[in-house]
Amino acid sequence: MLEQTDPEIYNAIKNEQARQINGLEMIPSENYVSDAVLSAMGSILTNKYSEGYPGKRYYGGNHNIDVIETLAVERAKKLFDVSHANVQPLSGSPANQAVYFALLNLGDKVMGLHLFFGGHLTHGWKVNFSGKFYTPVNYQTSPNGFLDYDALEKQARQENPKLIFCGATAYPRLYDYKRLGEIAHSIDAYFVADIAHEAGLIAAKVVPSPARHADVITTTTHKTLRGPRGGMIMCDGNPSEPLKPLPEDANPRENLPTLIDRAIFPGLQGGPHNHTTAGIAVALHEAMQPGFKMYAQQILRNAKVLAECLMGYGFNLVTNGTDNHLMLVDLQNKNITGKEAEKALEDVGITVNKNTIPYDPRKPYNPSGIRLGTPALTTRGMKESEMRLIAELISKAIEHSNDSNVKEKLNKDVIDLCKGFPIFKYN
Ligand code: DSN
Repeated sequence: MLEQTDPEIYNAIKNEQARQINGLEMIPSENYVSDAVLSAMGSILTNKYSEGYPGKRYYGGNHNIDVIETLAVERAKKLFDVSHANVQPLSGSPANQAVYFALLNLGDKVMGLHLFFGGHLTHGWKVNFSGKFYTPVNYQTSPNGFLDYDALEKQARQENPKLIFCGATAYPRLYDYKRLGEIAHSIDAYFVADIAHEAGLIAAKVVPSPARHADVITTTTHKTLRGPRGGMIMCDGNPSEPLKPLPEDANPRENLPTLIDRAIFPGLQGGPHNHTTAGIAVALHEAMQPGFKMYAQQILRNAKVLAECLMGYGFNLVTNGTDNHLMLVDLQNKNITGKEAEKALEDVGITVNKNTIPYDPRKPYNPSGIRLGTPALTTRGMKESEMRLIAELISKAIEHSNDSNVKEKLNKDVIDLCKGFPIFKYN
């Protein structure tokens, strides 16, 4: 149908499909959704307006949408062990935006990991809304790449922020959520855990969860969780209607669910994307199955082997390894920049992204590192032996980045490897 009505878009989709089939997708925030998720995403649910929440909509005809959103909410609550979930944020940044809107006043101080040390734009970066409308304070990692909780605590006590974010786009280690919660609460700040990267690993219980430690948990749904592009906000408590008036000595956290729901709608968004909500519900159901735990365990095993093999080829990894699904490679000893390495790898069909490393002497557009990870490769069914081969391919592609003959041969090797691990049933 699309082929006839809009061949330009059809062809671009087909070309992207071929790229995804024939390449090794190693950007750690990307993944391949199941056919079931895709089918929910591509459904007629996109036709419906549903402003409000299940049972409290501003449009008629929402009884089916209510079923879908309620299922998504209940599954999120169960999987992440929380008593409240909002599944309407359009993605991770809107989810974080809603947290600011719900909990802070304009100009309030917010503390988050510095962007160049792996933090996220929305955790208080100067050109982002979070840095423009609020007062950002950034913490850094130690020179060894690990979070320094003592330094973070000292900085938090000095700065007295109203909210502390944890979570990152390029941190290869686990978080001490208990300590972070204690630090935040000791200065009466909110502790918000942005688990966008690790959500699937947390759902599968292969890495620790921030539940009970964080006041609010935000996430995207399309990374390790392997759902459609979307977001969620979770916390404890039940929404009250109307919002409870707060006496002087009341705990403001009692109102968290209502404050968050109101921040999303009517605060920031209109109608939820119901096709996405259905896709999220399907992905959450998948994440509850025993196979998903095996998937998450394999992500970690693959990352460990890939990290060890890369170090065997002389690559320096920030923190000397990984505890999660990603690694950050410091290329300074390899005589190549992150941008050049990204291009060299793309030329052979391996997709990664350039990334700053802690205390990077270079600028973010052409930094000293690359970031890569194993979630998408693991979805394809690749295991430890493929990781060993991929480390070799990466090493050769970077070593021979200026040799087109070698790169052509490496690209053939990548395509051959991919052929053994098909991703789409409808090829
Ligand atoms: N863009 C995401 C990532 O790649 O990690 C963060 O928002």
